[in-house]
Amino acid sequence: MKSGFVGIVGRPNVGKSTLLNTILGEKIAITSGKPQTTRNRITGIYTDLEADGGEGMQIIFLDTPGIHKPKTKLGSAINETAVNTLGGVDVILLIIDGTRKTGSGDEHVLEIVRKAEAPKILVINKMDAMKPEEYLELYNRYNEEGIFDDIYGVSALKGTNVDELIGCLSGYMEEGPMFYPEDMATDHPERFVVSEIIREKLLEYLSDEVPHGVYVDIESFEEHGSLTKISAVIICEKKSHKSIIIGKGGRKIKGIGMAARKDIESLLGTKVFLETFVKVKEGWRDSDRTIKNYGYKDE
Ligand SMILES: Nc1nc2c(ncn2[C@@H]2O[C@H](COP(=O)(O)OP(=O)(O)OP(=O)(O)O)[C@@H](O)[C@H]2O)c(=O)[nH]1
Ligand SMILES: [Mg+2]
Repeated sequence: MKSGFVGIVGRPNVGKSTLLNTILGEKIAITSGKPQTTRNRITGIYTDLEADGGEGMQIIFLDTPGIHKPKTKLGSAINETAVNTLGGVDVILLIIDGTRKTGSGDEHVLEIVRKAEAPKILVINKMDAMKPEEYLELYNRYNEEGIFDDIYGVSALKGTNVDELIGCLSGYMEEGPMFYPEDMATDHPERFVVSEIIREKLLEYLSDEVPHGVYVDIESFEEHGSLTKISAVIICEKKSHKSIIIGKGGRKIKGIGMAARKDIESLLGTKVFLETFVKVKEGWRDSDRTIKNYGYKDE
């Protein structure tokens, strides 16, 4: 058996979580068109028992929050989560968005990655939306840095070249134990995944700062045979945000709840009764205690 840990890092919105989901063939990490979607280290377990002539392989991927210039204590904490991940992995995948102009944010992330010890692979993502000459330019630019052992162009969204990337990673895995059972895709509890699904819908349905200031707390989670009853509290930062989330006549929250329920039902394989409440906790993203309580601070 070969196994190992792979850290997925990069700037926000480059497609890290999309890549993780495509690799696993299952949606375990939420994604959105807005930056700073991922706030925790997300474990994705890829097991291929047929690999290596039947010897088997398990790669544990750690998807991380996008590294950015923090504006809140929550922002600093999630940056730290991403940077800390680099220290404990066997391979680093640095993901960049090939459709975006390279800037100081990319330099910053590159410097962080440069300092890490593990072998590094650059993944130029969003190939589906790039011209060949743009790819070549990026390839040359990053190749000159001399810190990458391999460079791959992929489309995480379409799955292009993702098998080849896995093939490359398998070369870095070493004789080791199977860390998780073969049918396990993530080690996060269902409660966590449910709260993330609700947050994903908030990101999709709301604009500006509102969804970034939201935390979803699952107050109760009861299984009654083929029905799961879930009660979720959506905590937002301001009174004005609360009315935006609820919407006219409760229409917004209803739409969010319906979209979330559909996804939660397919996750759990049961019917779901989802109740949502909205509460205000002024400026929670700048409270050390709260972000720690919410599990966003690495110990
Ligand atoms: N065209 C195109 N879009 C992509 C591709 N991969 C991801 N995206 C889109 O890019 C956006 C961001 O994707 P995410 O996977 O949430 O990005 P992330 O890097 O995890 O972002 P953070 O969690 O905020 O750090 C989404 O709208 C995706 O659909 C790709 O290969 N091609
Ligand atoms: Mg993400």
